[in-house]
Amino acid sequence: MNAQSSPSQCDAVVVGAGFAGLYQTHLLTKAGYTVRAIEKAPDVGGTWYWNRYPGARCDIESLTYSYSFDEELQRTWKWPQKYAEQPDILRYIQHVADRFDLRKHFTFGTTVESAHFDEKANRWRIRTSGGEELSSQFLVMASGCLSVPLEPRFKGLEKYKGPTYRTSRWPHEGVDFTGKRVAMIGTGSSSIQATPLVAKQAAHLHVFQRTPQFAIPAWNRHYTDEEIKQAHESYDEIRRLARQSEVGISYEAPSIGAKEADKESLRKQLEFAWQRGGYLMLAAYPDLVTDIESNSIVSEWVKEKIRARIKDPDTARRLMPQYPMGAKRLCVDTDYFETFNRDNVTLVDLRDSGIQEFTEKGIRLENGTEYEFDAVVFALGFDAMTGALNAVDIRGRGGLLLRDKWKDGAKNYLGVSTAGFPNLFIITGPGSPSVLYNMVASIEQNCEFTAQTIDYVRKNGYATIEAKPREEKAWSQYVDWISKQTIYTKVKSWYTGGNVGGKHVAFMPYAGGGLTYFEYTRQVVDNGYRGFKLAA
Ligand code: NA7
Repeated sequence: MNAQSSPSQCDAVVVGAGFAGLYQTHLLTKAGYTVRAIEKAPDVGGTWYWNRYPGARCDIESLTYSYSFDEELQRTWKWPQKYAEQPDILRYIQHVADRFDLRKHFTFGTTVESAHFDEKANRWRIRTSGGEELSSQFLVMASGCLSVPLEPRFKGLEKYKGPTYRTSRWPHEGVDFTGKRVAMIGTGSSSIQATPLVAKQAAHLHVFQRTPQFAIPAWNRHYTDEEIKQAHESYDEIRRLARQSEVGISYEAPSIGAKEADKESLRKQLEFAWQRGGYLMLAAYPDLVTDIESNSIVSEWVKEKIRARIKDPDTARRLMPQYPMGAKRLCVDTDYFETFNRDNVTLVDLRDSGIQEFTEKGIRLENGTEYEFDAVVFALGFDAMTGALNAVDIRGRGGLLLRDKWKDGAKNYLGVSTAGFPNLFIITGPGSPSVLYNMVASIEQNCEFTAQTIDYVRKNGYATIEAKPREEKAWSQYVDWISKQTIYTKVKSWYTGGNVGGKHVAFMPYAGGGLTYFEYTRQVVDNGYRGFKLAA
């Protein structure tokens, strides 16, 4: 069946062909439902389709950052590296699409422009950029947490004559910076991955930094054949251990907090965590996101490690983060700080003087300093968590627009549902562990919950299911309360929406841990969908 010629009446419309959209489509079609899946890109991949900048790779180890739902799939796929790079992750997603024959359900190169709930018919009326009108009982938004890039909005940008690139929309043929004077704007995870590689090519690279970031070495390497063989044989155990953790990744950590540890055991444990590398530095002690004192001990230790990587003391001082480690997404790097030891790399600290404007040839700072560039790279981040949902004209009961409902905060129930929008499911939405958990595992859980719920609704003869306002209020207050017990609310970040001008600022993911969330959703199901209203 070709999606283009498939019916405009279906059981479910799924939006997105990333990890979430593919798995949701697989689950629903396997259960016998008709699905129309819509994807903006010309092919599968989601975030891994778009983010092709040099050095783009996952910050969670590949053996964990992969689907667990199919034994054969996980026992046959060979990840080449500890942290898979974008081409390998994309190859994996394409392989999954082929293996489960999923492309036939998708219409690619097409955007969902609007989705209105028809209260008389109890169906979603969906309009696409291809001019199609679809009618569906369920709508599943699997449109991603980091899929709407922030546009560069600098004064005079239109005057600049050289080429500009965005990390999140990198040319497929790549970019050759050899012999070029390049500007990199932004120092988040994307820039931290791209900077060392761009620096190796460019004649000179200027990195424009507004906020210095924490980054922990990935110590990335190729897996040996023996390691892969062992992983294939012990995948059940790998997944079991991952599922026991609150973040969906297995790791070892002491049971006491950092501030309770004596000097010697603290040093040993932090060295161990540093050598393990990557995002798990944040799990060196169990209280690093909840206890500011413990966080501060570890943050200072990490800063010393960072300082030792940079030769020039003034550059080192400027690269030193000033917030609790992990409050902004912890970055994972390969040679980022060492890159500033190169003669052809200059750090421009925007805290001294901000960008005034772009000129024909480059950038002028507020203090009058001018730079000339042959190319500019923007690594400015995303309108995270709610960006892709608010981009669509989604209207629920009474014509209520989702982005209006959410203008003072993304109220939701369990992250998957929002009151007044019947039969709408959001995969890894605000209010779910999503980006604080191993993303693929959190996607699998949300997709399975959605498929199970759709099945429940259909098999019990209901027409609609929707969150009750009272439970939504309680859940949203709980999510907010938990976030206030953590370091996450201490700084502006994409977690809070503070990186987007005019966006309501509140920490969006559920910070209470995956285990607690999964148990809670299990109980909701076991109690006949407690907190949801079901109607015939
Ligand atoms: P991030 O982590 O949001 O980083 C964006 C960077 O761009 C960050 O350093 C921002 O500084 C900077 N930025 C944004 N706007 C400007 C302007 N106008 N001027 C100067 N600098 C600016 O996005 P990434 O794409 O790097 O990573 C997103 C996630 O993707 C990452 O966490 C991984 O989970 C995968 P700021 O910190 O706001 O001062």
